[in-house]
Amino acid sequence: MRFDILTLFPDMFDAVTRYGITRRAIERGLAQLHCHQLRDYAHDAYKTIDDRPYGGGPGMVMMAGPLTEAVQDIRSQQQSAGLGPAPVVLMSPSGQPINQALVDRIATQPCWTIICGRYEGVDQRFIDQQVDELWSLGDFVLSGGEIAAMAVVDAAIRRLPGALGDEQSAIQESFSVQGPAAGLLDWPHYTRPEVFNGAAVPDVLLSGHHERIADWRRKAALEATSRHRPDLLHKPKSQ
Ligand code: 9WO
Repeated sequence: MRFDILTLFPDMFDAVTRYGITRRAIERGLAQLHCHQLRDYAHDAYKTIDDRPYGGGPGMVMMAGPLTEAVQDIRSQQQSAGLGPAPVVLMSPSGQPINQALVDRIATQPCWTIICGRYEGVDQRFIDQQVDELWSLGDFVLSGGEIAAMAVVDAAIRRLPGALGDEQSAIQESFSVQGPAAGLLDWPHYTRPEVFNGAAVPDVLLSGHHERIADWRRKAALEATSRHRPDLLHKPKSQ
């Protein structure tokens, strides 16, 4: 799958391309990240992409012109690669909250264009004319859309077949009824030593009884969910 990212800070995406599971998936050709510098689409020698807000107030607003020309250029690059038309997404706290179901929908599409805003916001006419979806990480404001975009790109790439090592994907599959996707929080994990600061690992995990271990984990996941996210127990699975 392919992501085209429009941003003033393309180097931030090194955090995805240079580390861990996402790096390996990209090296294996499972995913492609194409980062585009919005300033390349500025109209003037100063590379201006923002201007003062109509109606007054603090801060600057990203202009519709450079954003639109960038999106059009990205569309034509995708078409040359035999892809598209890819949906255009803006990362915004006003958007649809991202959950695992949305991540899985993202991972099953071949191509997405993601717009990362900065400053006070983006000219509404660009959103109205060019943006198909708004996605939110949650009810808080960031300094820009980049970190939110990296979070969804990471979450989607690790859902691609072959992105996780054999070992990890086997683990993931055997517990596919578990995890936040199934509506439960994770169970507690322990590793060596058996006693740390006076606290022992629960006996059942040392017992070798796989069925009892599975029972304990189910119960512990339910308890964790009840304590920290009771809303998940009373809610139908959301899309
Ligand atoms: C900011 C904002 C504040 C209150 C209500 C709606 C809002 N929309 C935006 C917005 O789209 N801002 C642009 C992107 C420009 C300023 C920085 N941006 C941003 C995106 N800040 N925070 C996000 C974000 C994205 C996804 N999930 C959480 C926060």
